This record gives sequence, structure tokens and C-alpha cells, in this order.
Amino acid sequence: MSLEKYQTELIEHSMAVGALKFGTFTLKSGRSSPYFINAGLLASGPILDTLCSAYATTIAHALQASPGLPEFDVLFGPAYKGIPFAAGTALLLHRDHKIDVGFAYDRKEAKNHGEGGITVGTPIKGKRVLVLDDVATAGTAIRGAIDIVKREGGEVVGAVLLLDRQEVGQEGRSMIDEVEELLGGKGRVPTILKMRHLMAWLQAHERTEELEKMQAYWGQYGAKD
Ligand code: OMP
Repeated sequence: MSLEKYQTELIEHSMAVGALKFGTFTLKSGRSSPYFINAGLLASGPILDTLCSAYATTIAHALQASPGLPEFDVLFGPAYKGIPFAAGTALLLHRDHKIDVGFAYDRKEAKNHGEGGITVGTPIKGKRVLVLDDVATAGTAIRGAIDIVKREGGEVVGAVLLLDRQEVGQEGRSMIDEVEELLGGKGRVPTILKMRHLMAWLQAHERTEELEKMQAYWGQYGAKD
């Protein structure tokens, strides 16, 4: 698996800010993983530039692909981590790709006064929405974000991810297949990085010990597709 320049830049920049680590980490699922991405640490001007450029490039490619992503009106970034990422990506889609969309996000607690409601930003009711999220393992978090948009009357046409860990989803198949099917089929969940991109990077940099741990984890929990 070869890496595009923007993928390599994101891997290396994420490592430099401590957001991507190789070691031993316990996941939400209880699994012990040899790597982890903490998207909360993707939090400076330069790393936001690298990350949101990668999201914007991934979206632009997916809109051209076949089967690909349908056109959309609003990027939805679930609270909290998705909020700055959706804002930055909407900005770069406009500036670098001439793709003009709104952005929206949810509140963790509903507001009963003022404008009320649980979403902020461009109204999503009746709009074609692309959900933007960070990491997906079994797909629980991304399904939660999809449900919020649907409840608020938006039509979810796809989801873009920073990292697809390429593990098994809630129905026992590959997480990405399950979520793509939920959203209308192949091409609906473009992803900047997959676990195998990280393995390709480790291989290219001869980080053999970490690569072997990734391969063992893949053998145990990787989705066979
Ligand atoms: P699922 O909800 O199972 O798809 O797992 C995704 C969530 O796991 C993310 O929203 C994070 O809360 C957390 N996570 C990471 O942030 N980075 C990782 O590398 C792995 C996980 C995880 O716990 O699986």
C-alpha cells in the first residue's frame, strides 16, 4: 500500500505533536492496541492546517470517484473534537478546492431559550449532510453522529474519517462496509488513513518491532475484507 504525500505528512505531523503513538493502549472496546490516535491533541495552527488539508483533499477526491461521494450542502462535526475540524475543513474546501459548503455541530446539552435546539451553525433540516469524524473502530461513535443529523432532519449522504482502524463492526463485518451500507453503498465513507497506511509507513521507516505488533493486532482484530 503506497502513501500519498498528504498522508505521510499527516502521520509524521501527528506523531510530532504526540497525537499518534505506538505503544500499548486500552481501547473503548477493552482491546489492547499497539497504536492510538488522540485527536484532541491535533490542536495547533500548523497541525490543523495539515489535518484539515487532508480532510479537504480526501473529500474532493471522493466527490470525483466512482462509486464516490454524492454532493452535499453541510459538513457536520460532532461535539467536541469534530467542531474545529469541520470548521477548518469547510474553510479549506472553499479556499483550495472551490467547494462551498456550510458547517454545523451539536451541543452536548440542548438549549431551551434563544434559538433553542441541539445543533449550531448552518441549519441541517432538509439538507444533504456529510458527517466528519476522527477515529472509527467498531463504528459506534460515527453511528451516534449520523443519528443526531437524522433526528434533526438532515439527510446523511456520507461520512469522512481521519482514521479507519479496519476492525470488525457492530454486525460482525468490516466496520467500513457496515457504515457504507447504512449510508447508501460503496464510496460513502472516504477515509484519510487506514490502519494499513500506518503499517506501510512503519515498514518504509524500518520500524520492525512496532510493525510486528501491528501485524499481530491485525491478525487478531483486523476486518477481513
Ligand atoms: P468506535 O465508537 O468503536 O468506532 O470507536 C471510536 C472511538 O474510540 C473514538 O471516538 C475515540 O473515542 C476512541 N478511540 C480513539 O480516539 N483513537 C483510537 O485510536 C482508538 C479509539 C478506540 O477506543 O477504539
